Amino acid sequence: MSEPQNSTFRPRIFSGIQPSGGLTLGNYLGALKRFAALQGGEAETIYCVVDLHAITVWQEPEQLRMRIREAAAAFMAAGVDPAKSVLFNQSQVSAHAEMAWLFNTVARVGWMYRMTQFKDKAGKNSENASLGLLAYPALMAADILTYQATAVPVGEDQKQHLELTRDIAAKFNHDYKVDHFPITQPLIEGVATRVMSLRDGSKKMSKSDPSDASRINLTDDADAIAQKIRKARTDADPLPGSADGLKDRPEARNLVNIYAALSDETVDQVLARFEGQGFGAFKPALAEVAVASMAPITKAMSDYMADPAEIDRVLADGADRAEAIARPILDRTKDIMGLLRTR
Ligand code: AQP
Repeated sequence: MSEPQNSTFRPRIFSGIQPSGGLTLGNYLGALKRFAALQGGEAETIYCVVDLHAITVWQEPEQLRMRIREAAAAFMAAGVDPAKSVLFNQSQVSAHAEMAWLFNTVARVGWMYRMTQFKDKAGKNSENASLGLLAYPALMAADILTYQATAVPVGEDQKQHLELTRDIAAKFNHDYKVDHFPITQPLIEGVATRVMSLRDGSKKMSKSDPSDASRINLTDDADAIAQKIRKARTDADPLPGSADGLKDRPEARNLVNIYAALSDETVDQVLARFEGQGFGAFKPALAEVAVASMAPITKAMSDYMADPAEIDRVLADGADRAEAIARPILDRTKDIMGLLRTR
């Protein structure tokens, strides 16, 4: 059997974000900002609030409902336009869960145990983790392949899951001797593919980190942003003149990367301006750039959140459009596997 020719698939971009907490600057720079930039190109763009992923760890039901709407508001505030992209929440399109079950029979248990996100999130007591947390990457593969998506913009942390999606597609195509699924390309691009915690340069910035000081939330106001940047962990050395000089300085590198990503400059351009200066000068400049970039997004989010009925309408319309693409691909998958469909 030959490798599937991705050129035979229609160019389609899919990506999602979990409503497992308030979204962060990491989600914005690693995902949302790029989702918006990819609209209007050759590829159709499909974006999803992946609520079925969020419930792989405990979520308070009332809070989850609010966070799903808030994540949808964040997508739109960051520039995802429901007229240009399909925007919806995963649980409203049942094809995702159905395809995930089919993939549970394709993926191997050993593949799942190797996932670093499972190891991190399950911790020492992995026997007590939900079965959903272990199967998470099969659901992610289903999200992507239910649309035969050819490319997925993600942050660096999702690279391993993307590789597993490719493995599932390849095994399915091989086992059933078809070219049904594309081998999806990860789009991990830019200087902010891995924004780190403000408190610990070895950990990524994460919405579920117990320390609020570790992240900038998309709902933080100007004072909170400035204060978190002021208190961010750094070292005592002045900034170097080029990116090479940041190699062994994870906290310093993180702040410079954030500045570069927010101001759409390269790291070297930023360093050319700040060479020789300490964090006493750099942090207020970063705070200014961060507040200027984030304030319009925070404001737009709160405007969208003032009208939850409109968010629900956008998500319902997106779910209808997503369903129209997903259902025939799911049906064809069932046919290939020999499942009988009589209606
Ligand atoms: N720190 C980050 N830097 C760059 N990109 C990031 N992403 C997340 N954190 C960073 C990207 O955001 C998208 C959505 O991620 P997710 O919500 O599905 O889950 P995650 O990757 O596990 O993100 P979090 O914030 O750490 O969530 P929790 O705490 O719930 O696990 C992905 O493209 C991701 O790469």
